[in-house]
Amino acid sequence: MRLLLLSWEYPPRVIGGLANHVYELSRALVREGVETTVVTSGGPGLAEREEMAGVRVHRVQPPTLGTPNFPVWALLLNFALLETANRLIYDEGPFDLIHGHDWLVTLAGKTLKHTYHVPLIATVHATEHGRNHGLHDPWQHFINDVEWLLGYEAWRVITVSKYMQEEIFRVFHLPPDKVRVIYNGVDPAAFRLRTADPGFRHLYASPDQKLVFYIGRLVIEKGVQVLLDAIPRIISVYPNVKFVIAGSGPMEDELKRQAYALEIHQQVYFTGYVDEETKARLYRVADVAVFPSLYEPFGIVALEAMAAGVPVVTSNAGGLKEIVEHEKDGLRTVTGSSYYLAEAVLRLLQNPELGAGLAEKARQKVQKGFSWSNIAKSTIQVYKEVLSEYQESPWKTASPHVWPGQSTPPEPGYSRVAGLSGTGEGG
Ligand code: NHF
Repeated sequence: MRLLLLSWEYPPRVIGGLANHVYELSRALVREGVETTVVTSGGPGLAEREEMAGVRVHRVQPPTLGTPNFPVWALLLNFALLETANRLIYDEGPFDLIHGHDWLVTLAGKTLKHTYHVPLIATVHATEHGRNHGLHDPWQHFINDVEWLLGYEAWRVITVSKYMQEEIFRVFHLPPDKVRVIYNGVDPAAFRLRTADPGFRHLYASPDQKLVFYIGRLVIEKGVQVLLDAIPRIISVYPNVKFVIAGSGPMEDELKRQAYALEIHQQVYFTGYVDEETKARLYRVADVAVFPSLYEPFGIVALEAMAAGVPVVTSNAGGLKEIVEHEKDGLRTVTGSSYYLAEAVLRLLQNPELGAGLAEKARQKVQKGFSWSNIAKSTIQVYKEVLSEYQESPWKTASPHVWPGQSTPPEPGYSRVAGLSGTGEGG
């Protein structure tokens, strides 16, 4: 099976959990025998094409024209994705399936689907409606419409939690039999660092201080503002603690101003963006990890902390409820409440045995339940369903490929690329 994955981010370019997801999924698919090519956005210093653990990665130049906003930037990115995908198909032959991640690659996915008559599958990681608690301006409406289009064009839609499945039924009215839930996963080995590095920890806190850790994009829906609001109360009861906020995003300056206004800036350290290795080391030295999201389709970061053996405190938002079982393998608190968040963090700071017990249960849970190889197997199951329906479908037989310059469909066995034996029809 030849698969084309379209994603706007892929490591080392990582903006959010989507990059992580596509990275792990693509590697696990290769291990399961799927020939996987990723076409994604490049950037300064990144190879245009490389093979990473058997995954063929093609990076396109991101738009260089000045763009008024992110949606226009994303539209231009789709032309670049198309240019590269078309060239690959021209040079090497067709793909059997196209799998696009989120609205940002919709137009490239849809165009390739209709040009080459190959089924499109979509994974929805988040929605504009969910991120913003509604749609409040024309660009949010535009993104929402593009998301709808992706769901409409896709043969199957995969979502990353039951919560997200409900959300896309509600927002896009997709037929239930079109949607599948496949959870995200984590590679526990990446977070199982055996020894904590005291020198490294010392960069953030003194040996007698506890370290509370957040990592993620600094955007409103991740709720870092709620964590900052909780800190004065935490410190008033348990003063010997440092808070490390890792990640970057549009709210960074506002959050720093909030920390100053709350007079907690001496105890809160904003690291900015951290690479994967620093992230794993930070988990290793943290005493508590906090994810206070207001909206969270899944929450891979919670799995990472659990894999690293750090007790977690999360909100009750979205997919977090499907990952963390309150009082069993972590603590969940009322979404948006700094009071209850402070209470939960304090419980773990004051009672390390409780944290150790929860963390151990959490470690066992992620080890068993969230492996990328199972996720790849479930995804392949969806691919197979789609390919067999495609073989039987009127869409395939009613309008087979018509290559440029041909007025009639090609004969079976025809290949646009000399020397290739494929029919160009997938399967
Ligand atoms: O983990 C990968 C990620 C999720 O909750 C996360 C999100 C975006 O907001 O599926 O996608």
